[in-house]
Amino acid sequence: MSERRKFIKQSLMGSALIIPGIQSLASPVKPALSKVEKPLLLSTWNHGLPANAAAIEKLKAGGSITDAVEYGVRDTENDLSNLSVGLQGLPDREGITTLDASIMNGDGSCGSVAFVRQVKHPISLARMVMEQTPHVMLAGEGARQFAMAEGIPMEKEELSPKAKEAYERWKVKSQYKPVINIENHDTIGMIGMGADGKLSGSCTTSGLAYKMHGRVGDSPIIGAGLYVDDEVGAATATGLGEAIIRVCGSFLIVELMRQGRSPQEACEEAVRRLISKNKNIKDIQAGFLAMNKEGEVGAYAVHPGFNFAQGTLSKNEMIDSNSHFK
Ligand code: SD4
Repeated sequence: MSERRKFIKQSLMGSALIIPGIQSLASPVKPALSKVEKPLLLSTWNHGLPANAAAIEKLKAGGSITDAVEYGVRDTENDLSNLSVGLQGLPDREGITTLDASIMNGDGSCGSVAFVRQVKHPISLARMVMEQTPHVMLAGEGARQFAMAEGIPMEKEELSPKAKEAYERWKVKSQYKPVINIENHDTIGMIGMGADGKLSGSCTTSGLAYKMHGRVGDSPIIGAGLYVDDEVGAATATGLGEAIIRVCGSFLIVELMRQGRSPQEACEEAVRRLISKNKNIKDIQAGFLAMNKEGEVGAYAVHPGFNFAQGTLSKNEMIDSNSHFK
């Protein structure tokens, strides 16, 4: 193992994002967000705003809620300025960009792709896995071959100029630092409810920058990065995937809502659980976003900085999430 690899492996074990200004544990914020009209779309981070707008356009054109959450996040996958979603995202430590995505409907149907290369719209490939295969998840080369068999053109494996420049800078020290809250542009998770009350969700990412080759995050793991159940509600996650997987974050939130918690209470409880199960919490960011089938909304994060877009037919706006640490 090269010295660089050894160093990264060690750094991975004690992840290293230092978030300034964290002083003390704060008391949990009480539910602040109220019931919203249908259809309703919620998306993580600032790029959620144009993604919601694209999803709403799809609904207005007669698309289903599944079409809306797919086409909404395709907008983010297309955004060349985005360094954490799509093929323009920051690469792994070998300089290769690999993508994770998942999609789920409230009737339990779901599909995902993990560690996939050269596919411009992994969310659409995840939907094909859901609708055209007997499986839930395809990974790596198998996912790429499935895409080719479905006639999806393979993109040239080439870093975007911004990603290349960042990678060259990173290589100087080759330090593994999970930088989350990247300029308020990170993984996009979108959950939506159609006018008929049916729920659907999507999640797509290039994952953590400079991750080990082959690393898969929470985003394509049903129950971790995304979970949707028409009987209860939907949840999605953003942040350090390892921490989110450890507590099955999105599934946990939906189950807490099933037991009677509001989306806000469920997100707060999931953050508390995540904090209790992860060491070095000062270095870990994670945020959850949820809605129940009544159209109530909740969001909560470990640290400040998480925000989300809330879109209806009449309004699409950014909302700052509260966080456990202040
Ligand atoms: C992952 N959850 O792969 C993703 C990373 C991310 O906002 O950027 N989340 O772990």
